[in-house]
Amino acid sequence: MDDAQILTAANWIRQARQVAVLTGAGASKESGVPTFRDALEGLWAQYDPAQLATPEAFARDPKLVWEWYAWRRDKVRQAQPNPGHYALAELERLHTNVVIITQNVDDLHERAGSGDVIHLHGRLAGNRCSADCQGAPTLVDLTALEDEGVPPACPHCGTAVRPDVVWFGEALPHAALQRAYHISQHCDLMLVIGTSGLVTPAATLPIIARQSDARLIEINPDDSMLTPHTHLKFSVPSGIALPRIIEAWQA
Ligand code: BV8
Repeated sequence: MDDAQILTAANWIRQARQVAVLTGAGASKESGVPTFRDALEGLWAQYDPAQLATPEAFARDPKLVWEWYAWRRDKVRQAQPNPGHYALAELERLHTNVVIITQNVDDLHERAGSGDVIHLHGRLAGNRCSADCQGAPTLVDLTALEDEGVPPACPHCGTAVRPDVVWFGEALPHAALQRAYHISQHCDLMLVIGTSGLVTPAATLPIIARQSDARLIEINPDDSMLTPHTHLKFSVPSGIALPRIIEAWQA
């Protein structure tokens, strides 16, 4: 990571009217939250997350899927935001116009102080009736439930409660996706952080930004599907690169 690259990134942030940030699981890696492509640890090593994060898996074995999410909720609860999360919160605090669009279902951006976060794939902390019996989404507060079932039953209709996340094959929340498209079309800089770029429609957002003449900066130790579309690449962990870039921008 050379100083010239850092200064370029800092200048691009300085010149940008609207900064969009797209984060993926890599942004939470240094917080100890396993990414989607990492082999899952221990009990879950035998499973493929892309097979578990589906409505079919939940219909087939609701208990297994519920317990996988309970395990992940625990990982997130034990995790702390990392320096990359804090640097993005600082950027939002000091720059006029910054929006974070995340594929992640953890709340580490919020816990680091980010205020305007679009969750494309829902939130691990949220739960809803899997029949959305009171209208979509029928959110359910687990702490208010007496039912200790695994998964618990919806207090309104008795159907199984599910995590309020977007599974493969499910549509993304309309409002969140529309706003993400709008921001990608109108930003003049997009930071693409910690995503393999494999999952759509999230992975189309940097392409849309590029087509709208935005500059693209990627931060990822590896190459991703999006690397060929980016103007500047930091092949280092986001917890290292982001604080350096934000510090240079503030200097
Ligand atoms: C939809 C929530 C349509 C749940 C997630 C073929 C068949 C069937 C479907 C499809 C198909 N082809 C395409 C599709 C569509 C499908 C899809 O994209 N599939 C992929 C697998 C090919 N998409 C969907 O199904 C979406 N819905 O299209 O609906 C529709 C429309 C109308 C009506 C009905 C339907 C829904 C997609 C959302 C799925 N849910 N999460 C949960 O979390 O349990 S996605 C899940 O994957 C996570 O959210 C995560 O974000 C994402 C994985 O992507 P990444 O974030 O990029 O993470 P990954 O591990 O891949 O990469 C990490 C990166 O970080 C790596 O590059 C690594 O190098 C880097 N890294 C590591 N350490 C660091 C780092 N970077 C920086 N710093 C570090 N320290």
